[in-house]
Amino acid sequence: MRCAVAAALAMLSGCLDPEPVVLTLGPASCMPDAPAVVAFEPIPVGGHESRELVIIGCAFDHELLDASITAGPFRVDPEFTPPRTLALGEVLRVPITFDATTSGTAQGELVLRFRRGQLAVPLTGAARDCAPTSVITGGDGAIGAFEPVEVDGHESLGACGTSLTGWRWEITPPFGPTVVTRSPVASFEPDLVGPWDVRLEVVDRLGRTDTSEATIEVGPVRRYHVELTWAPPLFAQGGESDLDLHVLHPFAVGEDIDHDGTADGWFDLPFDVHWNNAAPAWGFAGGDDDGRLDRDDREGPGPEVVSLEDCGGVDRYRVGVHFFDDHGSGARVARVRVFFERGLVADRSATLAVGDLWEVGTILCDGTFESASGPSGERVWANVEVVAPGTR
Ligand SMILES: [Ca+2]
Ligand SMILES: [Ca+2]
Ligand SMILES: [Ca+2]
Repeated sequence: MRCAVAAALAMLSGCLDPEPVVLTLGPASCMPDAPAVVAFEPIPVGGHESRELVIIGCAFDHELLDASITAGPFRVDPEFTPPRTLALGEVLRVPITFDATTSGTAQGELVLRFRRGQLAVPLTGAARDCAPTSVITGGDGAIGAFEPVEVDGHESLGACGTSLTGWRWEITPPFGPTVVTRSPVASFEPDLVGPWDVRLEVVDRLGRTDTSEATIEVGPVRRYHVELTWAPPLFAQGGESDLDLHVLHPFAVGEDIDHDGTADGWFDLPFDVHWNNAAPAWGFAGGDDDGRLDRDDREGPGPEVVSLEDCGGVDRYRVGVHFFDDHGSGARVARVRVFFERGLVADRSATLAVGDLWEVGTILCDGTFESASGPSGERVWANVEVVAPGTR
């Protein structure tokens, strides 16, 4: 089918105009030297398709008195107004439209009345009951957080294989706002672990739509994956704010934040992996047992991510969140999710004020998670200053 064959181009520019049917008037009689049929491509019911009949003049001046449809659901463009005179080699274009009102084949006739005679041109058209189809390809296979994803709508088609005029993608993360893009291909970088819903609505030339959906399962970057996100409490104002994820190796000493005579581990260098210590070397040779800050975020809403592939001869890592700066925008609800081998092992939330340091709990190397001990099961230190020298 014309538009289907030219699909790639047509998606950019709309369906291509069909080739005109040429009717050459013979020099002897000044009547056509070959029969001509104007055949329209199959189109959806409700659609309209236009083609041109091109008449090329003969050796004598020739006058077309009238062009009229005598049968069938066809019409001549009302702006085409005979009589028209054709000199040698002159071209006259008769625009004809097929109105696909009902399903099936349509026959018709265009009668051209010249001063020297009359000519009937058969017209044929076909209308189908058909609808556009939205097709999503790509985004297959195991995808880890932060790996680019491309989903493609090029296999979608308008009704009866005609071209499309619009694409609308909705990309919805496991939580958070949906992002909308409008092009045949959508690219994004999933930063949250979990199912990402992808929806594609296509629009064809008749304004008909179809929608398809796909789900892309996004996994952790390494076997242990700790993810921090944050949001304003309900009805609170938005704005920038900077919360920081901390994951502590058991060797962390740090400062005595609560002045109880015991060092608390936070901000230790190199055993607290956080923004000021994003890629420390821990334990055994090689990076698998090194905590790593895969994603830092200074404005919100996250995620910040710390990952590990293996425990390097130790059995646990503490997880905390420090509210570094609220930029005057107030409290935030911090959410920490911990994944082990693609499974969610902890999903905790706490409302924090600037300066709070929330000890969320401990990742054990058997893939389980223990909440920190404290009056509410977890622990929050207030008014914690950054201990390590920072540049922020
Ligand atoms: Ca941060
Ligand atoms: Ca202490
Ligand atoms: Ca190491």
